[in-house]
Amino acid sequence: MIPFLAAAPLWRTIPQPPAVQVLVAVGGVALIAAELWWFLGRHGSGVAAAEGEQGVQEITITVEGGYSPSRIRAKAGRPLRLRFHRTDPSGCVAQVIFPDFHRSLELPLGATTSIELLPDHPGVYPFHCGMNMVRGSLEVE
Ligand SMILES: [Cu+2]
Repeated sequence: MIPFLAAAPLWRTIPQPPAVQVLVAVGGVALIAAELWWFLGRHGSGVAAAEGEQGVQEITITVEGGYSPSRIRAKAGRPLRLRFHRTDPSGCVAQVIFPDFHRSLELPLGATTSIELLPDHPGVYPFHCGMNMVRGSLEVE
């Protein structure tokens, strides 16, 4: 046994005042909450589809690294036309799927492609790319 090591352990617990312990714990929880809000939270209230001809609601969604806007608000019981304008060359976004409507749509690059849905019931209906990586949602009210 080396006398030096026996006398001075490598780890030494430094007692902290309770106030500091509480502060560090609260700070950590706050950071976790901020991170969850940033990545998973819903920001803003979405963009409402415009009232078009013959009661058809319409909105144009740009597909570039994601859907913009990604949250679309619409009214129930009226046809909704989504116009996807794809400028993103990634094959990932070449298809968009509406699981609740059992519909999908191919999006040729550089073109605007439309799909018409009839959202009968209020609710939140997600849509996503073919691989479920890029996502958006329809909020029907
Ligand atoms: Cu994808």
